[in-house]
Amino acid sequence: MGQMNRRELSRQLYERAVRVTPGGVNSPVRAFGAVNGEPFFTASGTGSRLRDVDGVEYIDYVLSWGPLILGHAHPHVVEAVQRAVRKGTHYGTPTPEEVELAERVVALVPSLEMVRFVNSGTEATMSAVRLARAVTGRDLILKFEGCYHGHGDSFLAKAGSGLATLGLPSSPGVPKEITRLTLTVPYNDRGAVEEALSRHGDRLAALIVEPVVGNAGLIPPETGFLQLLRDETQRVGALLIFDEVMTGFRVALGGAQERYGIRPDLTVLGKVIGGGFPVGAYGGPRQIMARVAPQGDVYQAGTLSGNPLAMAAGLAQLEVLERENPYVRLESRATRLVEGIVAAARRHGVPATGAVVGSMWGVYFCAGPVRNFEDALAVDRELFARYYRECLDGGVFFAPSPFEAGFISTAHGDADIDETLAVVERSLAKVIDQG
Ligand code: KE4
Repeated sequence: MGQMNRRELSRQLYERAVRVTPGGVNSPVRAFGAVNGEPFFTASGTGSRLRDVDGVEYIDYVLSWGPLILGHAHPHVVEAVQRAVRKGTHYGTPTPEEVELAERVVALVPSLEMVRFVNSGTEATMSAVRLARAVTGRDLILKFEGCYHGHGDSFLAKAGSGLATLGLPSSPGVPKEITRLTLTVPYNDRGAVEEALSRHGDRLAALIVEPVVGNAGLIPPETGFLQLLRDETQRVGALLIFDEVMTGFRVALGGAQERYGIRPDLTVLGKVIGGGFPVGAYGGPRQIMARVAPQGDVYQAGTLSGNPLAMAAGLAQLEVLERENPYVRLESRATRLVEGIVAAARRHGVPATGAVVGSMWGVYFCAGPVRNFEDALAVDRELFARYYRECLDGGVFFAPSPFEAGFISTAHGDADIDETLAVVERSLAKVIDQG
């Protein structure tokens, strides 16, 4: 019967889905396009595992693309949401839960004195950039190739020809007048940053960066790079925005800014602070955040911002993270996973390199080193797609793209890693033998 029939109900759902939703999914990354496959449809999640509608079980390293650092259906999170939903779902007024989560986030993230909750990372990055433009009175922003900050128009820009040139739209529907305000330079490229800020620094409102790049696989900052961004933005009077939607509460309890000892002017958060519910946030020092309406004049709003169920789930996750502080354990398990995958690839003659930062990890099927997005483009995508499908059929769910970070949760045990490495070994053997 083979694997196709193992996912018969998913296939039937996919056929229905593509008739009523573009690509059959509500977010493109879920479509398995990069691995020439069809998505499975999930029925439930428990701990480190997902179960699809056909009853097939997977060890899950996507974890909802980052939010589920405690794994699926953690009892503390489930009970918190059950208690909240019995009281209602949303009120359109402030609630105690919003204050409690804001106090926790401000207490844990070093540079924050105030925070505003929104409903997605995209909303949060858009709002942070609007605030930076208002505070500085400038319009230009600078981002890095391979960094993703959500689908706001300003971020759907690709590097123009040559370094430090004004951006071009990377999606139809985005006016070039908007992306012309976005500079894009290579990550970890000190010279390109210095050149861009020397040429455009007096017009620069903000530099936005993923302090650890998780949207091009996993690319850590080279020593001194984040400090350079801090010094250079300080020098030209631009704001430094850390997009910690992915790294927040994932690479350390206080995020990348705690791990690397850098204080950005604005921080963007999401994923983990919602415990699987739609939450984004942006925050910073009081004197910057005081410009946000209604205290200040920079407008931003949202019907369901601060939703009490989402706040309850986020609070519950943070409570467990504060109590357990699992980061050393998470990093050690992720390291064993990555070293095992890289060693297996090399045993089969496949060039491979990997990286781990906290509970985020990445493996590239190329020789490396991978310092930026251009280096990452050297991966063998065809091999990755075949390897990916074999791993999936073996019951391991990795991110369906070589340009996404992997995650690990406190629910992943040594047995999960052992089982995963056995599946990886068999998958590579099969793919290499097939030639
Ligand atoms: P959302 O709008 O998807 O909540 O967040 C956008 C965002 C902003 N900043 C960073 C660093 C992010 O990683 C993201 C979203 N990440 C992707 C995964 N690469 C979300 C998955 C998806 O688009 O469905």
